[in-house]
Amino acid sequence: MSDTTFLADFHHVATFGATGNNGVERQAATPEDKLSRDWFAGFAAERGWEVRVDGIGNMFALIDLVPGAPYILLGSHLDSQPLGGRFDGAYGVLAGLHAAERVAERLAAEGAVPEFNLAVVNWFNEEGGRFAPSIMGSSVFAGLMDQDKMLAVKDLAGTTVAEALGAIGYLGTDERPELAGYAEIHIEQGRILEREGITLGAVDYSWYTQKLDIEVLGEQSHTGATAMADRHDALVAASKVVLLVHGVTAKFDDEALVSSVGQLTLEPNSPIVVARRVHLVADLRAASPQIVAEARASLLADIAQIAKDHDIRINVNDFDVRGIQYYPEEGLELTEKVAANLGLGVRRIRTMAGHDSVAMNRIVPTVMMFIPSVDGVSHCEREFTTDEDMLAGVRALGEVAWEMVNG
Ligand code: HGY
Ligand code: MN
Ligand code: MN
Ligand code: MN
Repeated sequence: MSDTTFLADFHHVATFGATGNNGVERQAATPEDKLSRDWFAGFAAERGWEVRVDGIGNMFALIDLVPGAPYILLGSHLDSQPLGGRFDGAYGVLAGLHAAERVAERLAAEGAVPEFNLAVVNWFNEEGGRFAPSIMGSSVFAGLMDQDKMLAVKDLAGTTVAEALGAIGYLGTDERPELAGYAEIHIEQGRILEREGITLGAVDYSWYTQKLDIEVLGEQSHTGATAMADRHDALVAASKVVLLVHGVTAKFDDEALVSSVGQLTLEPNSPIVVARRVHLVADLRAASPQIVAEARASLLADIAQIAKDHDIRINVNDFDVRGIQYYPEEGLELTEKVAANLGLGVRRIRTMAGHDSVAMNRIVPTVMMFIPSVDGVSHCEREFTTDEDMLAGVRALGEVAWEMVNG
């Protein structure tokens, strides 16, 4: 398993759902996602690794080294955001496959018998762009979300998760592997490592995050014939809500809170009809639950005032709430030891992005690592990480996996 084969595989997977500008459009359970899943299964089959697909579409490649022992699981997600980046998630899955192969080859060469087996995962629907909430497959695996409820979740076209997975042949029934640990490597999606010239991030905690599901209910009317005083325009009120969600961050110092409305749907969305209904999702992330609670209280008060001023109804519901996750000290020290052995710069770093590791950290000892993102951009076609940093990350993951699988 060489660096060149890793790069060849990475660039090949980036062709599945490739967009014109170096991005990928590979949303969960789409035909493009199927292409990457088929590739994942083929990679495993070529090496004689067992492939399993569970009841929420999570894919596992199992490398049996010790009969009956639990597995050290490596991996991430192959699904992307709409017009997303080709590194987010996919890098971690490919690094997992290649790191696992290098560990298996080294064990065979040394005739060593490890304490645990090894597996690689492609989690279903980490991104949550098509089916909300995000981090879905790993959260069902970890027992944090109900599988039947998630299978019934619909996308904007009304297709359920179960229908979509069935349509691409990945609604499985296989038994989930028993785990002894989890390790994930991912692009940072921020600027810290790049700015400090450091290759590896040892993720020590992930921020508190939650979303607000907001429904603005006005009244449909004619944009020509209806007097302005008689209009109950849901879009005017919703526009004020969008600006509120953005503006509330100014109440907190140095970006202790970040928030945006990323998704908005409008009904009936006709040029000469005053909007009846607007549905929008606000994403709130903060260094502490207290900050989110404060921001949420302020938003709810201001939203109530907007509803009154415009004589319309606005419903707000919390969802996709994720508590802060602190990663175990031994995993951080392992990453720092591996970085030293490989001569790589390393620092501890927090994540404001969600990852499958926030689910796994609730059930098994978890190691989460970052490599740099150029310009700190992600969830866009401009997302980029250098080959050199990707290869360093594969080596680091291989060393971490070696330590974990040998107990
Ligand atoms: O939630 C997240 O930040 C991830 O990109 N799904
Ligand atoms: Mn990701
Ligand atoms: Mn993402
Ligand atoms: Mn008319």
